[in-house]
Amino acid sequence: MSKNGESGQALQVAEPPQSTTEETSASRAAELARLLESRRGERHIVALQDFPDPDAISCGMAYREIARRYDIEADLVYDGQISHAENRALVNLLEIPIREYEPTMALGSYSAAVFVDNQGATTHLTDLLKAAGVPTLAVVDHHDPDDVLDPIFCDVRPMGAAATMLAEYLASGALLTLEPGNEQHQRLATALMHGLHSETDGFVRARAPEYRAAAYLSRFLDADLLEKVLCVQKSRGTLRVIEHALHARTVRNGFSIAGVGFVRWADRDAIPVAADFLLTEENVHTSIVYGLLGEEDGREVVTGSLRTLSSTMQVDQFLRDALGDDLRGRPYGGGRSRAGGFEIELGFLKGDEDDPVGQELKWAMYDRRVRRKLFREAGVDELNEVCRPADDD
Ligand SMILES: [Mn+2]
Repeated sequence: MSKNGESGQALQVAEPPQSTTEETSASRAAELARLLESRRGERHIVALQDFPDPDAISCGMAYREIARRYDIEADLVYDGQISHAENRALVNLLEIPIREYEPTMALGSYSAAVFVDNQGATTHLTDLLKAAGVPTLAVVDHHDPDDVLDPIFCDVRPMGAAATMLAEYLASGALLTLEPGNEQHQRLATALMHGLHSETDGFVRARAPEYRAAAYLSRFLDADLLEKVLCVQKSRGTLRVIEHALHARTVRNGFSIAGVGFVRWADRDAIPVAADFLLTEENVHTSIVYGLLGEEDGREVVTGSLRTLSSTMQVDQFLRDALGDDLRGRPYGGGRSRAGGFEIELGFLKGDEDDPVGQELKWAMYDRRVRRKLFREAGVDELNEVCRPADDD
C-alpha cells in the first residue's frame, strides 16, 4: 500500500497514488500463479512476433523463468527472423534459448501456447498453433486489444512496454522472487531492462511505471552485460539503407518519406532504424521509410516503418486511411503512438529475380504508388513535386 501522505503535507504535491498499475499487476500475477499451479509438468510454447524485438524477447524469457518454478518447460519460438544486430547480440550475450520455427517442429506436443508482447496478429504461429490444436493459455500485451485469440488468462493494458508488465509481475513476488546473486535472474533483469530501454526509445517515452520497473530491475541486473548489449554497432547493410533513405527522401509538410528499393530480409530492421534517423532532421515531425523485401520463403513484401514526434497523430488511422485494407479486409498498416508499420504482399508480382528490368519496374511502380498514397494522406497533393527526391541544399 501507498505510504504517501503519511509523513506530512509536503508529499501531497500531485504525486499519483503509489501505482494502480502495480496493484493491477500484483493481482494479475496472483491469478497467473494459480493458473500455472494447475498446469504443473506441462510444456508450453511462447509465441513471439515474427520479428521479435527486445521487449518481446525479454518477456518470453521472463515467462520461461516463471514457468520453470511450476515445473513447466517453456520454449520461445518465432516464425521469422531476428535481424537487428542489437537483438541478435541480446540473444547471444544473455544466452536466451530461442528457436526459429521449422515445419518439422511437432507443435501438437505443446499443452498450451502463451503470447507475450503480441496478441496473435503479428505472428504466423497463430494459425499454425490453431491448426495443431494447441489451446491459448495466456496473452500478456500492451498494444490495443484485438480479438484474434481467446485465452484463459488475458492481461492487455496500455503500458509503455510489455516488459513493464512482466517486471511488475516479478516485483509483486507472486510468481517468482528474483535473487541478486542468481546469474539466470541477472540475465533476466538485464534483458527486461533492455526491453524497457528499447521500447521507450532510451526512456525518452517512458512513464512512471517504466521508471519504477527499471528501478526494481536495477537491483538485479548485470551492468556490464547491459552495456555490451546496448553498444552493438550498426551493420554495413543498415548503414546502406540509411544512406539510401537520405538520398531518396522527400520532405513536405513536415513529413519525410523515402523509398529505399530492394532490401535483403536480413537487413529488414534497417528500415525502422532509417526512419528513426530521418526523424532527426530539422522541421521533420514524421518519417516514413519503406522498401521491397525480395522473395524469400515464398514471400515478397513492401514493408515500411513510420515514426513521428507528434503526440496527437493517430498513427494507426493514418496508415489505414493512407493504404487501405487487403483482400481479407485487414489493414496493410497499423501502429501505436508515435510508431507504426505496414506490409504489402506482392502476390502475383513476386519473384523473377533474374529479370532486372522487371524488378526495376516492379519497385518503381510500388514506390510511386506507396509514396503518392502516403503524401496524399499527409495533405500533399502536388504529386509531380512529390515524385522528385529532396533537394540537398
Ligand atoms: Mn512491446
